[in-house]
Amino acid sequence: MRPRPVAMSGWPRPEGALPLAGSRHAWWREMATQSGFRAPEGEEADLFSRARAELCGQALDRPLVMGILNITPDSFSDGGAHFALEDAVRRARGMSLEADILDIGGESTRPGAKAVSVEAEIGRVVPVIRAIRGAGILTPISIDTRKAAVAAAALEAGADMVNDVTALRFDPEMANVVAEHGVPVCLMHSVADPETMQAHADYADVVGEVYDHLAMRMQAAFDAGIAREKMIVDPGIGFGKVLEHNLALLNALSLFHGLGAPILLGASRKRFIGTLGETEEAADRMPGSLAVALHGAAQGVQVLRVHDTGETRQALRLWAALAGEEAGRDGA
Ligand code: HH2
Repeated sequence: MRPRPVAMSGWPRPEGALPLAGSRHAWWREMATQSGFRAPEGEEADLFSRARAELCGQALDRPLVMGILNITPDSFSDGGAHFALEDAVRRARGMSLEADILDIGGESTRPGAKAVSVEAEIGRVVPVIRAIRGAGILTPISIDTRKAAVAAAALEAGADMVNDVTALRFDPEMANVVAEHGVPVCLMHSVADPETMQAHADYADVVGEVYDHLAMRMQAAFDAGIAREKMIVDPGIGFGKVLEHNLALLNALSLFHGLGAPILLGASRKRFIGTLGETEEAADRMPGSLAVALHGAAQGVQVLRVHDTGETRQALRLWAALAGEEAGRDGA
């Protein structure tokens, strides 16, 4: 087990409590190691505490809600729901009241999903982004794509950042598009491609391997001209991972702050929530998804990618109030 901060929230805070990666609510004081607990050493205190750069003009001292808007016929949870332009814009308008960022995707990456051509993907996402901006909705937009041409078209249509589930591995041009536009990019851990990834769910040490992969992808992005302050990292829940891998990664989230970048967590309605929550239908997994979102918040995760934006926002408001200074006042 690699040393990681022990994430805490709530009051009172002991002397020496440090913010966890710039969080207002999550804090830490000691590192958990293989053999027990110890005080931070060397650079650790600064690395795991300092505030992360803003994302799309928004401070990251509280978790941002990223609302999922899939313009696909086959996404595992909301496939087909927003395929028509007017449905997509209506959902975007509703989400813009509840979410800090809208994540728009035109290709399902669920396990076993079939790839979509560049032209078809552009044809799905660009009209929606244009219509959202045309309707005066100003919420930052993230384009969820593996393809450089789709990212470029989406950025030109009004998107603000790129979310690449292959961490710039799928399309050799993707890093250049991100670098040239100077936009933030989410680098997510995944193995192989969606069609075959579950056959590759094989790790000796899933947490260490995902961490090292993300560190390498950050270096590759940097070498391609992308500034480190523009990078966001994501352990890729469910991408080439089975239940035990997802749980190990969720348990180790605070370690990933060691990469020095904001963390994005995408667990909403995923299969492991159905397995543990004993719900077959993806649409019935909101309560379990909230539990995971709050766990992420308590681990200092900066961006929560979710389907249920209003419910997540409400849960986070309560969590922040209960973990905040006001809740610590007992009149003494
Ligand atoms: N998960 C999905 C898609 N994109 N991006 C990031 N950064 N992190 C994730 O965990 C992630 C993601 C898959 O979920 P969804 O978009 O709901 O479904 P589908 O791929 O079937 O469209």
